[in-house]
Amino acid sequence: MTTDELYMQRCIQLAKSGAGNVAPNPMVGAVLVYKEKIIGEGYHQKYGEAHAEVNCIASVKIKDRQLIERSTLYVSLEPCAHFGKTPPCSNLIIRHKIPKVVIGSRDPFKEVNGRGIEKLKAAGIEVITGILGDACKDLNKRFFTFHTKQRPYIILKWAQTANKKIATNDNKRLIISNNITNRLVHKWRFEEASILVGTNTATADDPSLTNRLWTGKNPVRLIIDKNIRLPLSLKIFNRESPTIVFNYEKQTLEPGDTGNFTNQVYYFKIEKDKSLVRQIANACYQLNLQSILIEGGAKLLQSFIDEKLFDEIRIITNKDLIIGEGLAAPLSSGSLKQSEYFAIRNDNIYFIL
Ligand code: AOF
Ligand code: ZN
Repeated sequence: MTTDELYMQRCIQLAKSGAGNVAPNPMVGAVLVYKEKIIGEGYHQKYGEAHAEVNCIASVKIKDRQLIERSTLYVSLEPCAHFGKTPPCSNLIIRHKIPKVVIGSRDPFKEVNGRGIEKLKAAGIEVITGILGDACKDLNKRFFTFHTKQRPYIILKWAQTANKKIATNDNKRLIISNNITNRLVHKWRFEEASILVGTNTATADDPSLTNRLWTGKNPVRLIIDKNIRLPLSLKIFNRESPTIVFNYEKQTLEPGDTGNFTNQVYYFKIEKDKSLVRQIANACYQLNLQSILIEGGAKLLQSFIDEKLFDEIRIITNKDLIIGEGLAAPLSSGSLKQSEYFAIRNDNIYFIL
């Protein structure tokens, strides 16, 4: 590892301290280095509050303050150039006369997108980009997918028996997972902005789709109910978290209503003759939901696979449970070549119980 990479590695480590508190903003870390010595460190700690660079510069001790204009700033994401909830970090860097900035990856957010780098260069600052670039992007995979592909980061998740069945033919409850994987799934719910199930799963399993086994927030629940027929007595309609119903009839949520959902049921209208899964992805983009965890059923998961609209697949398997008749799990028929889906991300997770 070069010294630049070493300091960038530290930025990534710092950035991760913001996990769970900064979304939909990215996690960002920064260090200020004078002659091989770190004199300041900071990270983006909370959504709406100070950015990494601000906290980093503020952390420099009074006795070291005069060194700032001779130091190098390392930051895992391009310093911002816009007035958002906070003023532009590029202005702050220029004001402190920092002569050199080393950046992990460019900020794909349309208000920034290279403007921060240009601003620094125009002020005569030496700028180096792309240090541990892939790791910096991976750190914020949801944020990057959302802004570069204009759609949420999509994770498909299901549990399957040893002989690759996802359910019995008559939809009897199958116990595939155990306490450990259940807890893990709740952690996954906490990590994503939203969670989606199809109509059949909502009725057959009556899941609440909340996070109860991990500390932290609930995802926004997304449900497909084309003709608004599902009974409001289902757990997904309880007031424990917000629910958005995709349907053909009514709309109570406007595109552009981003975030700040309260614990109530919202309706989002979709059209019959367009791809359902693409409309859902599009709606999430408009509503600023940066990721979706899709928990079934088989048909809905298969639709996302058929449209190749996903970033990760997580399969929980039970190596002992074998059922005779049953509904084949997605991928079991080879609809996607094994090589193809291992290639999607190298951290697809398999849990063998
Ligand atoms: C940085 N450093 O630590 C972060 C950045 O509404 P605001 O002011 O918080 O701006 C949010 C945007 O700023 C966000 O979408 C992303 O483009 C960038 N995040 N930028 O220079 C940071 N967290
Ligand atoms: Zn900033």
